[in-house]
Amino acid sequence: MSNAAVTIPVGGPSLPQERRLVTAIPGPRSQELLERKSTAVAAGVGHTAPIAAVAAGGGVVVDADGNSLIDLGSGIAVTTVGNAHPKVVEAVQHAVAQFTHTCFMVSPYESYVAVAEALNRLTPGSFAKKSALFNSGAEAVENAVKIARKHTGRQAVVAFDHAYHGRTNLTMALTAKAMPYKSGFGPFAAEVYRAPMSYPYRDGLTGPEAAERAIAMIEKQIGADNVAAVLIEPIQGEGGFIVPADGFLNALVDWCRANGVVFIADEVQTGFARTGAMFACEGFGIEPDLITTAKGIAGGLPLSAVTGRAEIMDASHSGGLGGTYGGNPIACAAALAAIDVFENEGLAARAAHIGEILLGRLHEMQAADPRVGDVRGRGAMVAAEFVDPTTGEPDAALASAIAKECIAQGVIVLTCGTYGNVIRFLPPLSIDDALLSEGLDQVAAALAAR
Ligand code: PLZ
Repeated sequence: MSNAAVTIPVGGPSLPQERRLVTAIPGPRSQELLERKSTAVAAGVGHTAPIAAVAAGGGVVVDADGNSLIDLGSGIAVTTVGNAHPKVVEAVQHAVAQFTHTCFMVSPYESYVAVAEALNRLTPGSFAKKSALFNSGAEAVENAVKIARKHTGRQAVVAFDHAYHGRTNLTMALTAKAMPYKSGFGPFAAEVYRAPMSYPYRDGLTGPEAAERAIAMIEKQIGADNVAAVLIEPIQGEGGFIVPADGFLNALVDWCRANGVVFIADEVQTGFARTGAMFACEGFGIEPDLITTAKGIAGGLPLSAVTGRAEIMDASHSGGLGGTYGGNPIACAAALAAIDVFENEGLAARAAHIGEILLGRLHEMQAADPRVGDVRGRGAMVAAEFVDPTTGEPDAALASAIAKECIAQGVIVLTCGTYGNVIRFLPPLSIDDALLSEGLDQVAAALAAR
């Protein structure tokens, strides 16, 4: 380590809420860690911001050199309640001192059941529901597919263009984009089919027209009788924050109901107040049969879930679902604390307010600069798509240059999109308005400078 003393602050909302650069990014201590990383950690595990994080909270991430970066990414939509939220920290500290693990399948405990009860109550749909808990988003998606197959006795699963569902073998098959997620990692799981998505900015179709196109493909190329599940992110995340046209999801749900197909909403990224409602499905007026959740659910601890109609969730024989760590007691305690914050601290309204700021500023940039082709999103899940103004072709180089410049200036932003030309904004809901605006000033400056 370098010699100059840097005091490592305690994380959480008491961190000074400021953008503060005391070195270039990366500073010497961060560089030192990144060198160790490149020696010790497999090359396939990349990183966006070249820093060594030591503390985070409110709307900032602090690095080992004492830089304080504005966080517009929430660790990919995870720290929605805020990093090291005091209620989450307290719940975790209490739980970890009680017991660290029993395996829920060996000796059940209350916090797992309480998380299931909360999910059954909070997810859309007034029908009887049940839940099962896992560790990662990909694991939840895998299990939703298992459950849908067991319930229907059918095998085919429909996923969509631009979809992202994870990095395990089945979820790689479900994910659309080859680089970096799939290339060289096959063969992929069978009985996965890809249907065209509704992408209003690029296809110009209404929701019903886009649904008709997808349904025609499903009926002609797979056959309704063979389809176990239609799996979709209500707003696509990694694929580019694509908000489907109104009526698209509703028509798909109707078709699923008419054909005995399980409709699975993957709300791993959109869930838990992110879009201005507890779940994005609510904003579209749909009730999925099964819903997968993860990310925001537990304030940063690894936890995921499948929740849905009790009769579908109960399709599996006893012992058919589970895993050593699924519903770990510390993660469950964190989830109960985070869910308390979501419900009782007005986070959906906070996300809607953040969305107004984001959309307002990005629309201003769009009006002034034709390279901002589209601005879209709901709540605190908003993105700008960059294009060549004359051809409309995606401009990934511009998105990437802006994101890099923002990070150099102390603002963490993430890119996404099948074409890599989208910058997405997913701030923690604990960020204050001034810091959010300052972050967006840096985005505007980086755009203007190119
Ligand atoms: N479903 C909708 O967004 C995870 C992935 C980042 P895990 N998205 C971030 C990366 O490069 O790995 C995600 C998602 C949706 C499923 C997943 C998978 O969740 O917890 O990463 O497995």
